[in-house]
Amino acid sequence: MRDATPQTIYLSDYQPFGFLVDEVALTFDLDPHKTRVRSRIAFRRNLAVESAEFFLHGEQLTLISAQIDGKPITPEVTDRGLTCDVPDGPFIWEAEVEIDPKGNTALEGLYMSGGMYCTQCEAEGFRKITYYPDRPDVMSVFTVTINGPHPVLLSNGNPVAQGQNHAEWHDPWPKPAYLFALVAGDLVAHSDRFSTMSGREVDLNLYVRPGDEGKCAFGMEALKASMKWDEDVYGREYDLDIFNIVAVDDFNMGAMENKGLNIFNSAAVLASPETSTDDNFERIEAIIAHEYFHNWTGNRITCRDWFQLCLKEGLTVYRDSQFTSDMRSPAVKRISDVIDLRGRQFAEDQGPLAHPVRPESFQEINNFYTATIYEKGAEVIGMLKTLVGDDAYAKALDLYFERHDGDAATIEDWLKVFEDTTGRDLTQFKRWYSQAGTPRLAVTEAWDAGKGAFTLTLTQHTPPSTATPKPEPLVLPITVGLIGEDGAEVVPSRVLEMTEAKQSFTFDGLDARPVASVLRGFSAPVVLAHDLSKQERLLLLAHDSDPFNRWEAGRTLARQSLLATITEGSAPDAEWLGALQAVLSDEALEPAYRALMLGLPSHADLANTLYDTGNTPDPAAIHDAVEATRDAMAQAFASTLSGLYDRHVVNAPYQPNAEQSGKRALTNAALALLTRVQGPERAQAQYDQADNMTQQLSALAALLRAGHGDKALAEFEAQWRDDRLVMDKWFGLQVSQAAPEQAAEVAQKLTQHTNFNWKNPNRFRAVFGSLATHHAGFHHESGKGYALLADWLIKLDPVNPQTTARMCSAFQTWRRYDAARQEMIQTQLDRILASPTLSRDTSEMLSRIRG
Ligand code: LYS
Repeated sequence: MRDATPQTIYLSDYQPFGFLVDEVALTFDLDPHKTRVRSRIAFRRNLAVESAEFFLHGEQLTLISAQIDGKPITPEVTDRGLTCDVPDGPFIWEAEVEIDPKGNTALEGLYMSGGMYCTQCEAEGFRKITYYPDRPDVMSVFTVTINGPHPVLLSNGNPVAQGQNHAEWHDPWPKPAYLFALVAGDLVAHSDRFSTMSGREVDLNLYVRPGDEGKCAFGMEALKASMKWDEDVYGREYDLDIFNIVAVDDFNMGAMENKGLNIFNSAAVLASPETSTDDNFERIEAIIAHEYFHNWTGNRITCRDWFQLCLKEGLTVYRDSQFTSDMRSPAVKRISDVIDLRGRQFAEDQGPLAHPVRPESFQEINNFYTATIYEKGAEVIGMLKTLVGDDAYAKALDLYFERHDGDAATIEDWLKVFEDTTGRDLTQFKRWYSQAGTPRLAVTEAWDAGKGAFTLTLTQHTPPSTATPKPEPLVLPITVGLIGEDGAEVVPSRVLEMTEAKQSFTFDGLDARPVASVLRGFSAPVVLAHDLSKQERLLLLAHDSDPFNRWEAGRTLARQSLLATITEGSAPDAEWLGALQAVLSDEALEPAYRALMLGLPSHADLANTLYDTGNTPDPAAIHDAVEATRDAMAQAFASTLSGLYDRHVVNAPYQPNAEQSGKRALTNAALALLTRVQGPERAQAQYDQADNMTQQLSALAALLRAGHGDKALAEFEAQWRDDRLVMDKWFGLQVSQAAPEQAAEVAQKLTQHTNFNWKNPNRFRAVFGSLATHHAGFHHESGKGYALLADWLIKLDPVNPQTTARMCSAFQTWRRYDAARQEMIQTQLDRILASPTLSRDTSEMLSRIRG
């Protein structure tokens, strides 16, 4: 039903709940359309709180009966929850409700996927299971009984009784309802064990559908590595006798950290060399780590309210990126994270959806699981660590765990542990949590040859936005090193701490004017404007000891070359190409790093830069410039690339490790370029010989782009028809590799394929996520891309509001484009907004985007 008056929730209105929950017992009698849930909850007044209003959340529930202390009552029920009179002293609330898991296509609460029951409660899904104070600051101990004709019946905590069609679970750790989970079905387990640092034996199980057993080994190894890493690096031990992970095909996001029972999108956990790419393996390892790390940063210490979401997500993303750096290459991980941050978070922070890392209001919290909360939230923690140093960070984290274990905490609590550990005042730093927008950092230089003094003058400015009309200066840790003319480092990295709008820093005692390498490691999430000459950038590209800035120098040269091609039609910069070739040939550099060097700024990145500098981006011109640049790279580097391909192609049995995947990244980047100049033979040969998905898929992509992919595409479909995760790739690749004028038609045609199950979020995203990120295709002047996406969002919204709302962000950059495109997009946005039953999720997103 359309919400007539969407309610806005404000951080400043926070009030604790007037009752405490001592214990919760839930009994589920499972049935596809008529599941009965009985709850028995021990409440007592929270005397620290004045208001004693007894309100329990509940949505889409059929109340069968309710009792207080054994006496039947008739509560006042609305579509949001219920209220009733309650005794002054402690009391027992009992209720029985009926729910319809099979009819639950929104995939929130208890629902069915491929014949199994599963749950997703974060953020506010538990209220679709039973009446409860569904808020993260209400924590309790849960006992769960499940009755149903299924071999596997799971819930949180430790198993206390198992029988035929019956199981009982007890979770001794008090938790909020959003961490509740239940799974039931005909599943098989891949099992292992882990001994914790104190010698506790933990049973580990990864539950999957029969047939998927062969895709579990990697996830299990990643889990054990995560458990070990959290002990070694953060001193955090696991705290139950059992840890279960379940793979589910229909899932709105990546995964969920329910206590002792993580539930994963099968795409985020199932892996095998034949069916998963190297990128899939790395992502799976990171997501398993992320959810596992939540056991401490999220579960043992949770959030007081949903405005504090970054407290658990930003910190946990930060922790999983540390883990990936340790498991793989720190430089490659940092660069990949920054590419992702610029692609998703900067776009969000510079458009109509901009919001602070800790938002101050929302209508639908599901709309705030954003790149800003997660990725910028992690950047803020990285900056904090840079400012206080590694030792103080470790001490502050120890204090955080000691002081707040068992709490529902806030950003204030988090910052206080850093203040108490270091004696620093973090009042100004806290603006990172309250201000939206990406700061711009301008750098100018002055050289005093007489004194040997080199001065950097830094100016920061955050563009105002609706979310933050008057931004104030932030604390910026800016890591800087100085390099001599010969490329040798004359001043090693040091952190400049900027707190004012404008500030100068002088380096003395220099023999000659140095070249400044500013913002090493991308030490703050800002847009940097540093007016280096081309020669200086070439020097950094050849010599910077900081791998991030070395890559960044190449990327900036690439961007400048592309912008000149777009706006002036000039040929790709030969000096940049020459310097890049030298880097590619440097066998001292890891292959994965060189593969990143071969990448170009994305179309969206170029569009944003153009818009930022006062130009209107033309998607077709951007596309043509990128193609021309790729052709020029292919021509200029052909023999180098051919040599790289032959030298690094992996013939050993497939391993998803950093070393092998780096080599494949490099040879596949080389293959993509070589196919442009040498024709399809090499790609066809790689396709025919591939024994792993990384080689197979990149060869298929190269063939498709070269216009020689039809045969391979048909073979691929025949080979993988029955593997839903591989078929997602098949669907996605055809759209992403389509020519701009065909992208919408290809997508549209795929929606008629018998295997296009649009109610499955992975499949929907495979087609429409690929369309939305195909810049020149989505923004094609015909407007076909806009109209097609709008048609399908209108269709999906009543079925799955969360995924619909998320996909609306494809339109968030609409103001960048010309008047004709703006008008076409507005027409589509209005068409979606006019749907008679638009969800709260989608209407909030669209009205924010529309402005
Ligand atoms: N907490 C989950 C994570 O680890 C995501 C939940 C999303 C709920 N809408 O990222």
